[in-house]
Amino acid sequence: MRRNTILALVACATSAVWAADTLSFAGDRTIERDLVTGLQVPWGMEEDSAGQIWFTERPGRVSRLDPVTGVRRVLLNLPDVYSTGETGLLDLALHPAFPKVPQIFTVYTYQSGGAIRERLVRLDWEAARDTLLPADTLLDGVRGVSTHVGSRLLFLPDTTLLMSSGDFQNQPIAQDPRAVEGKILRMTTAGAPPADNPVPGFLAWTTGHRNVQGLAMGPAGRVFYSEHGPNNDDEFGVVRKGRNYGWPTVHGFCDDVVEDKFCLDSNVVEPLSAYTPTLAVAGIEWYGADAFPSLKGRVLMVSLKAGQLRALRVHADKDSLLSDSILVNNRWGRLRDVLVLANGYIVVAVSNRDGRGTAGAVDDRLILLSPAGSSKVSRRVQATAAGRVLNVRNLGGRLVRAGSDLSGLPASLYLLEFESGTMVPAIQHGGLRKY
Ligand SMILES: [Ca+2]
Ligand SMILES: [Ca+2]
Repeated sequence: MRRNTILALVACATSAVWAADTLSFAGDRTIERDLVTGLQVPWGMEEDSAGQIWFTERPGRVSRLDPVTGVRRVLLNLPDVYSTGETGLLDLALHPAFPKVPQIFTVYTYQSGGAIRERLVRLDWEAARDTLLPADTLLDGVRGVSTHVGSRLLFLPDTTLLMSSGDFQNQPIAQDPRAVEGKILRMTTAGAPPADNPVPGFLAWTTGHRNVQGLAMGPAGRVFYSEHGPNNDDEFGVVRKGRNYGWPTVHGFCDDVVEDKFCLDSNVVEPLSAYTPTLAVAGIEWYGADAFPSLKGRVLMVSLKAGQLRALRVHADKDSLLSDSILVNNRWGRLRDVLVLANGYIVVAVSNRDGRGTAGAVDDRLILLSPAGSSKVSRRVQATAAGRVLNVRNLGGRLVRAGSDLSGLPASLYLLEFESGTMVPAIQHGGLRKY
């Protein structure tokens, strides 16, 4: 295995050491590179139309990262986030028309009278000041404990929003159709139940969940989920409107007498795959891109405990699984989320500082996987000699500032001058930028 520690590009808040490495999965040679290091439990990631990655960290930060330059900007630190166990600031979703509709949705837990509660809020992005402002609360008072608080978000093609909620260790709640816990919920961007929800006036889209941690959109509006089982039967499957997913009576498949009866009586949807021992399955994402040909048409799924990146091939018409491959097996530790960029590159969020992992010096981090030999960025970065950033210069080469700190500079493209003499472009954001 070849390992090159290449260079440091420096962001407003965090210095990012870009270490590149190669691995091979499913026949594709792959370069791995740290996009940003020194994070604290990155939980949810989304790419906007300008190629910027927005992500949350569990203590309460919302950031935006430029995957080309490594420049990361912290846009908001939510003050009332309460983070303990599995709770804190969790998933986020950009409005499908972002940035034309400059809205971001995110879920977090807070303390209320000694109890943990969860809310889903809307943040508005103010482009002129490049800042995020809390704007609305769609759903509040969702009951929580330090574990099982769901929170994965996914927009459907009709611009309604799915949100998973956990059973907060109160298992029967998952079968109560009027309770918002233990469900996948569907709502408008104002937090209202759409008229075509299964039970009019209620948010539940599916019932019988323990703790859904992954939601992803496939072709033709097909929605996939991943879910944590207890000590057995993590699940991956398809989300069907109004259906029951069995918890707490049914674990994984309907495959004993008690489960079979409940499954028949309650129209239960079985998963496509179940995992015992559990992997602690987490973020999932459809891979429809060309950058890794062997992955096209598969669902990517990461896991925490097993530290895996898997690729699952689902039958195009039937709810059955054709293959399930492990691409990466405990190489980086715990993996919380996976994101497929518009160019087909893959980003995974490493979660070794969540209280259940062993954190390395650079953890937590976002890792970019790109096909070997096809990345302009990688080539450019690899051609750059290692070293310290001495100066920030403007595009004309004039010295703007000694050192590497871009914070406070006007929004523009700058050049970072390394001690080797190499110049590498870096962006100070005053807004989103297209490439
Ligand atoms: Ca189930
Ligand atoms: Ca079972």
